[in-house]
Amino acid sequence: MGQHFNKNQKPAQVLLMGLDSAGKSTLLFRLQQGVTMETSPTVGFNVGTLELDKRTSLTVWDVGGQRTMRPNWKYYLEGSKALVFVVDSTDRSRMAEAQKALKRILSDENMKGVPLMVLANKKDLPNSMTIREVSNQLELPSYTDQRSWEIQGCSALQGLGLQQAFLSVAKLIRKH
Ligand code: G3D
Repeated sequence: MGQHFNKNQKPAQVLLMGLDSAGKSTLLFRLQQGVTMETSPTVGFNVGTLELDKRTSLTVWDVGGQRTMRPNWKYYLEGSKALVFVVDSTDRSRMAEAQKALKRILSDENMKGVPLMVLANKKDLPNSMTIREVSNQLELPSYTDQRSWEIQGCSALQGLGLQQAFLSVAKLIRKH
């Protein structure tokens, strides 16, 4: 964790956002180490940067509640090439909150036209919502005119669908 780039050679920034408990830390551990580990909801951990490859870095933010007011958000939104938005696809009670958080981020001037990948996480659990349900709850079709977007299911815990998802993110960035 930490800053893996210097000011002269800044890699393409991919933002990983989502409400607390969506599974961002678990996903980050997966990407970092290829294994899952215990996670804790510490704010410090969830604000970090990971180098995915030489050209791409991933910055992680919780976007629940008051946390959206973080002062240096703008800096990260500014240079971002893609947004990966993680949702807990079993948590029906927080879909509306996730929808609002996503809308708020995407309405920022700096996010204009930036491609969006939604990860419907926790697909390993039997009560998870379908891709179509998550897509509708988050009102993704309403973004079609403004940006490229995709939604994929995954299990950060089991590491399922992650490689596919980030390959798709890379494609979205290239197309953009
Ligand atoms: P956050 O970083 O977005 O806040 P975490 O979320 O990564 O801390 O995950 C919150 C809880 O969801 C954790 O459980 C974690 O193990 C679990 N979780 C994350 N991804 C998955 C997944 O794909 N499948 C399942 N079944 N669980 C997942 P605890 O019990 O530690 O709170």
